[in-house]
Amino acid sequence: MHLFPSLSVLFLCVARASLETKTCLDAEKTCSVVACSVPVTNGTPGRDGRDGPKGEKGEPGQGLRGLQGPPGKMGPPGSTGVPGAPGLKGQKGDRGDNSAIEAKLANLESELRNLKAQLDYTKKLQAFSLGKKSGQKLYLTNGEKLPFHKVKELCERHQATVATPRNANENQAIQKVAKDTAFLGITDEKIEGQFTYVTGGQLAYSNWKKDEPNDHGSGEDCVVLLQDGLWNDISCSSSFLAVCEFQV
Ligand code: MFB
Ligand code: CA
Ligand code: CA
Repeated sequence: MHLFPSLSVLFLCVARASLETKTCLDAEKTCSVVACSVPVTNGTPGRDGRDGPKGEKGEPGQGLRGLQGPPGKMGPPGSTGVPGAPGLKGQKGDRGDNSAIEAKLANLESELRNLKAQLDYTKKLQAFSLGKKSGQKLYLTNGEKLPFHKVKELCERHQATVATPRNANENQAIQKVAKDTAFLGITDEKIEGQFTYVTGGQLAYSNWKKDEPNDHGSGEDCVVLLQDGLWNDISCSSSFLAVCEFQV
């Protein structure tokens, strides 16, 4: 008796028996090598099956990180940064050559001295021609009749002030130059009834006409020298002769 029927029948029987126990009895009927009462030990593993479908991505591994890859390629230039802090103060520079400027300055100063001397000489000549001595005041008129504040501006434009007598002699000198009613450099514009010089300070001398000053009508805050040499307070907006006072 062959111990082993054909191998193919053997494998076939074993394969069938291993499927389920209840079929084992069926197999025993058709196959003489199958003993259903004793569990059959596993056979040798079969060949690997084909790869299954790709699985879901797994959780990051807990193992060692991989080695750092090589540096990436250079990125685009960044935007301009904010201005940096001011730099340290530089060292003091060498002293400049001021010789040309100093020479020009000396020349200008010399010219200025000459011009001042010429001006003083001209003033003295004019004063002499008008019979005035040095150190005295010079009173001049251009014959214009203007409101008080225009007279004040005219005199100031000529580095002079409105004629202002500080004593009887000066009052007479202005009277001789004016030969007509002329404004004086005196007002009570700031405080009614308190007459002061336009160049500052309280009156040191006056020559009011009888019953003057009277602030007549809508107000009189300026002063005129009448042809007789007396004073009258008058409206500043009226027009009278401009006489300016120059320091000789
Ligand atoms: C007044 C005088 C006033 C005017 C007015 C016409 O004298 O104080 O300043 O001149 O006359 C009466
Ligand atoms: Ca007045
Ligand atoms: Ca008056």
